[in-house]
Amino acid sequence: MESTLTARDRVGVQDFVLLENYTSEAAFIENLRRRFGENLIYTYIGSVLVSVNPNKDLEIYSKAHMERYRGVSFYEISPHIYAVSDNTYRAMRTERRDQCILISGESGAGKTEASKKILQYYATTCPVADRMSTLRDCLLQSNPVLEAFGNAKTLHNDNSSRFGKYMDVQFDFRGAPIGGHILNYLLEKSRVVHQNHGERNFHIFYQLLEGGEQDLLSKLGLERNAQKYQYLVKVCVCACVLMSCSSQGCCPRVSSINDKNDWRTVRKALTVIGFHEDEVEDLLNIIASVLHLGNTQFGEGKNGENQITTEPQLKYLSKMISPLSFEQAVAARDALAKAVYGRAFTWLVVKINQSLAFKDDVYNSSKGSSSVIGLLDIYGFEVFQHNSFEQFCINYCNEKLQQLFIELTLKSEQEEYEAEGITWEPVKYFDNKIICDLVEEKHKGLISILDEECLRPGEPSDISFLEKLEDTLGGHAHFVTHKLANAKTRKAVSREEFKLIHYAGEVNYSVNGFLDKNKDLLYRNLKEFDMSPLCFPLFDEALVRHQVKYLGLMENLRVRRAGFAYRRHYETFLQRYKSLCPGTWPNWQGRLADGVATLVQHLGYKPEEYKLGKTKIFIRFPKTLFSTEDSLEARRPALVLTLQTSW
Ligand code: AD9
Ligand code: MG
Repeated sequence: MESTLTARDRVGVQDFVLLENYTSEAAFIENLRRRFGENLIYTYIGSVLVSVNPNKDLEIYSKAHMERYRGVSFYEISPHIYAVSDNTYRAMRTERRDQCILISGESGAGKTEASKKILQYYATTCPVADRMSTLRDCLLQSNPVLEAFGNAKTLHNDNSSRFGKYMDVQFDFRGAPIGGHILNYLLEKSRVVHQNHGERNFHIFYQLLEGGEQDLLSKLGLERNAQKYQYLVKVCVCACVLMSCSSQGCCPRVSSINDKNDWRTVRKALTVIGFHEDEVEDLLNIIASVLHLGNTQFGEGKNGENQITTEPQLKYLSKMISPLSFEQAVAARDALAKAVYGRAFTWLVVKINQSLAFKDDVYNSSKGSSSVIGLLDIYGFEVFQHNSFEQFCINYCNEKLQQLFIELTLKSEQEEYEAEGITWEPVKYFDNKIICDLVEEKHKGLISILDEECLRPGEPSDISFLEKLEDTLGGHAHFVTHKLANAKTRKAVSREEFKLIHYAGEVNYSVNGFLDKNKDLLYRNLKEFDMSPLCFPLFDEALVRHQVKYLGLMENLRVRRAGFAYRRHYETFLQRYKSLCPGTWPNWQGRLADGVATLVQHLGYKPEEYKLGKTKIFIRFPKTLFSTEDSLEARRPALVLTLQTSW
């Protein structure tokens, strides 16, 4: 007995719902810390999995681990991303309903790694449909390709996603993957022409230069030296100069990244996905042309107009010779580079989708039902010293995701108890809808004001946009500018910035470039987008506490703790378990609610274990339902067990 207690003290509880002092934030964080100290990075809050980034490889992702989680109930085994994957998969199969896994967390918290682990789990454990074995490889190999073109080193994460990704995996009636589809959101194209100090351009540029065969580089007119390319290492007029650094991002080589090896992986992946050699060549030509574009210099022509002075680039850029000022010529060049890269990325996704597409003619037997598991992995909330339009879009995206999280875990849960007439002490939580409205409300929101300013005749500018914001949003609790701030806080916001108080923290955004970037149509798809953790050199408590707070985990725990793990419509519950009670078997003739009451009385449910609502039974503890399922299994050996977390 004593040794059990000691072990539990050491490793904490695996579900926060079991925490004795469950309202204490300190106890919550202490539990995370204990588990983290034992390399137990996963903990549940009911059906929500909290993951703490170990920033080192743990031996918990082997095939043997995957096998351990196959078909096992959520609460019977230690928390793991595989348990979530398996539970979702089984829910999809037994309920025949599409499922979705949402991954949330700030930049560098481990979202992309988690999404890859989920995909690997399905690729390894699911049955393979006839003639579909290549699909599994395509699903897995799409990751290194998309990461090469869509990820980059930032100050927060050496492999930061600079686009949002929603991936669907389609399964047939036997649970075998038969297709997939990727939706990409808002690639951060500005990175192609500019990176902050300490950051890099997209990985593919460095991979090509480091790993590309000499013949290939010669054909593309490239030299194996990132320092030669302005878009990778341009002299910049910011802090880099003061630090006698001659580069733009200043870090072509990163210790955690092996560009040469990654190049080989990407090259192989492109072939597996089904890119023909000429298509790969086209793609690399585009990458090379972007680098050449960046090296294009301008000089004054005889009429004062700017002309391209760098000969070798002319063949790529003949169309750009027009009477522009120096600034206009540079802006046009950069705009072209961003557009070219953006289109290449879109084409890449289209090609990957073609290889993942469910091919009806190849695979006939799945005519009939198929279901989908969706995986959402977006760029995480981020704050830098200088934040611009890109951070605004990324952080707004995270604000929307938090809305969805609140809706699924806090709002609808409590609303359902109320609708069902279950006695309930409401749990208060911060609803970030107020911030989403501030950004997206029609006519009055930040985006509408930006759009209007972009279309306004006259001379709209970033500063006139800021003034419009002040006129319309002044007084809003989550919006501050230099003019609106009081004497104490004024210094914290410069005259060219506005501050948004996000759910995850305060961010100052410089309005410079907002109008131009907003005119870029590719950014607009964000508006249709409806819908852990950073480097712990030791366990950074302040950082963890901040995330626990803004993610609303304590509120989540309160709802879970006071709430009910399972619920089911009376009809479904009766149908499933009526054989366990002579009074309800074979058919209950009376009111459904009375039938369920008869059934649970016979099963020996204690009053504190369940509640009867208007249309559903609510069961507080997982173990209650497990034992009922066990009884059922004992009677019907062939039955597939399905225990999901909510119905
Ligand atoms: V961003 O919003 O795209 O900037 P993510 O996606 O949240 O961010 P990512 O998954 O890329 O973060 O993780 C960052 C780094 O943390 C990875 O490159 C790994 O080095 C490290 N990491 C994350 N999760 C794990 C893990 N489960 N085990 C080991 C991990 N290392
Ligand atoms: Mg990521």
